[in-house]
Amino acid sequence: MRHDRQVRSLPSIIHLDMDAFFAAVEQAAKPSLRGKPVIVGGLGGRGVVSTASYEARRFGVHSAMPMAQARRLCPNAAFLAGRFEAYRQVSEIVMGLLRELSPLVQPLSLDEAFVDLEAGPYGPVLAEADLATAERLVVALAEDLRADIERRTGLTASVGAAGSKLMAKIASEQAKPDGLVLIEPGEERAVLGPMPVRALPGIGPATEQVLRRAGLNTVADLAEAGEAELVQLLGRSHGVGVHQMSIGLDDRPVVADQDAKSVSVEDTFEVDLADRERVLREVDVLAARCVRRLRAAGRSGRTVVLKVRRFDFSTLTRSETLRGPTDDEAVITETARRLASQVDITGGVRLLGVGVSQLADYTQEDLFAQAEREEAAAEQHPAPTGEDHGPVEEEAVVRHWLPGQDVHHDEFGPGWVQGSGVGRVTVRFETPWSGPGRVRTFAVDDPALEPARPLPLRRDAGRGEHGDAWAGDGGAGDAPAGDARAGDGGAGDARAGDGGPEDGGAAEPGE
Ligand code: TTP
Ligand code: MG
Ligand code: MG
Repeated sequence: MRHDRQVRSLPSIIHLDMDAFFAAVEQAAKPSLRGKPVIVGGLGGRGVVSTASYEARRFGVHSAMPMAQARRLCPNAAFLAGRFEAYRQVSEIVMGLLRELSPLVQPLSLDEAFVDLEAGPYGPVLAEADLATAERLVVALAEDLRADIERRTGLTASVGAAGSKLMAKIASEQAKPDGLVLIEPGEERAVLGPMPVRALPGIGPATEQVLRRAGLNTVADLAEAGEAELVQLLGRSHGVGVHQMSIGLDDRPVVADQDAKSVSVEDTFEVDLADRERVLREVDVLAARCVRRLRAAGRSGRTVVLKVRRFDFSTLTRSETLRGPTDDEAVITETARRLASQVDITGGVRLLGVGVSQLADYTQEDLFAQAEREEAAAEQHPAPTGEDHGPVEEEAVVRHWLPGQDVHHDEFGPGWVQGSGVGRVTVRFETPWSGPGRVRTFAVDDPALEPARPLPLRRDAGRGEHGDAWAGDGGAGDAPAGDARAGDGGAGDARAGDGGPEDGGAAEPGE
């Protein structure tokens, strides 16, 4: 390959990130919400915003904001609990398209991944081409990819291309929304220089504080400060890494972790930890980081693992398996703490790690639904275990309908819950491929109304041989990018060209 150890001479790494992902999936699935502010997240008292559509962002709503604040800023938005199963299905389609470009695809979350084009079918051509030709090819591949994603899902993605992961990710941020940016090798320092230090991976709020106190605010400041000063401020390994990034040097490879079996984080300490309380505090921090990763991957896990390396480099792991998969920070932290308090730490601890394995995907019960059901249940009766999915004694169950949830009505067909209260539930009957639909209200226990699985965003995706809407979708073995994918597009799909959240919700008659 024609690249030195530090930076490639070709912009052959791409980073793709879906635009306003959860909210965009909701708009694609629910025609009446297109062009309108949509906010997805925990709707309960302590809920936070997962994401907001770009229409809602104009009101200042953003990820991680308390839901109560979002309601004040944008009271007319549609507030929806998430539908993890739907997001996962879309994610699988997107990741499948990326894998046609290269076997080296590194997903970072449901809506985001790096791809190393040199490792794929276009690698040899890229390696032969002169720089200008290679850049044109990368741009063409990336535009085809974005078009394919839109054709298959109706959603927009932003793509960055560069010679390193660092720069590709920065490029995709610059490309947002619905764009493509290529950063030419050699441009790294010029692009990075004016950015705040937080733009670099590995610089969080704590490191930012340390740097700010030393008068270092921009990436250019870091580059000028030099390695020695950064090592002094941040310690050897972190300081060296940060300095390299600040001058645009990043040789981290794209690593395919197709199906992670566990999620874990660990930390080595400069000075061995000898005090039990201190160890437990570090365990708390690691558990919180581990949970963030777990959630970013849309997973939950059943086994909590604690790793301890002692002063003499003896390393041991302890694990505890829970009754069911969880991504609850309190549960994971408590379990990790329990494991840590059983370990002999005499002599000191050099490294600690917290991980979660036996990962599960969210299926019927998604994150938010779970949280809300728990909240609702806690208010009413002792927590149900959630173990039975089969029919339960009618009179014992008050059905809880969540805003956004998919349902099916015997007479009116597929729809989604718009709201519920005082014994009634309001459902809008529309599908991803219909026009905006009508609303009807039912009693919450109407036997004709059932929870349903998400519909595919493209009607023809539902015509697989398996009867399972998504079965035929993942590995459509057709030619790689550049192919117009005629067979896949949205034949007969009225929306194929207008995907935009920008076009107002012009009411088309329902089917
Ligand atoms: P992001 O890619 O960070 O955000 P986004 O896709 O909503 O918007 P954009 O990329 O256009 O800026 O996250 C992807 C999804 O992950 C997001 O749609 C919802 C979820 N998420 C959370 O649940 N909580 C969070 O704090 C963040 C940042 C994202
Ligand atoms: Mg995104
Ligand atoms: Mg993302």
